[in-house]
Amino acid sequence: MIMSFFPAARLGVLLAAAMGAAGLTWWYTQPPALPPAPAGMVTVPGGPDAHGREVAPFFMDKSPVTVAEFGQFVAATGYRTQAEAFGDAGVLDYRTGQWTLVKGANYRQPRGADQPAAPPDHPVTQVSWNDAQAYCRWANKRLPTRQEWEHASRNAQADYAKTYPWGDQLVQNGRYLANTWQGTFPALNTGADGFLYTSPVGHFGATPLGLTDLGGNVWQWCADWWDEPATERLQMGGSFLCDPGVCHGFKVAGQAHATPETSLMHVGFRCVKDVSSSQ
Ligand SMILES: [Ca+2]
Repeated sequence: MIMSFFPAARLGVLLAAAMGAAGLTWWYTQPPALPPAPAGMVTVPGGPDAHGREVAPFFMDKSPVTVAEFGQFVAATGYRTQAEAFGDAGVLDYRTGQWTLVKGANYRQPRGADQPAAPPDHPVTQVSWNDAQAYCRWANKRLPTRQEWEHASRNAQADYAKTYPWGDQLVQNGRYLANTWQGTFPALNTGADGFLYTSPVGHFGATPLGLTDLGGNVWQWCADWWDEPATERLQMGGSFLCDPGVCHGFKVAGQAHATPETSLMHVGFRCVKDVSSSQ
């Protein structure tokens, strides 16, 4: 009895050990489950980027920061934007095709004091890199890096080969998939996509990851410097002023740049957040 018991017990121990080792191996090879994204944000999985460098997972605002959201920041803090301090900001005059500094242009009235107020559900514009930085800090977030923006644009796929974050088409079944420029820049903007200027965030749909306005609508400030020595900050995503024949900035990894105090009527931002900082 005893002799026959021990081999069986030893077999059980061996089986348990084998199963334990297998379980341990599984545990080591599986990435830890990510916490749910905070409200209004989307989880961007980590992994290798298109250049073979590792990206940590992060949370990204689903959409660019809206006029209403920026207004909440101003109401809570009394913050004054750089455009308001300067008393003017950059506006493209569609009649002349020229960029001009327009007095009274700011995030409330992006094309000037005598022009319409910015709708609350549109992306905030006429905010400088410094303004964007201040908002993200207030929200306990930060501006995305170039690597993070590109990774999100590629839907966290290192081998993503499509032209745009949402796919290969700009127009599908007669429906535009982003707010860009139709006509010939800068002489004629037909507004065939429904908008001559900004559009409500999310109007044109979301990428497979669930992010909106990653291409078109407004350029968005990133954390990185554009150049060396550092004088200008990076923007990504393209805008409603991008005519694909002139500026195809709403493609994956499309880039622009400006000095950090610059405010323009087609530049906004969104924030990101470390996964670890939210736990
Ligand atoms: Ca448009």
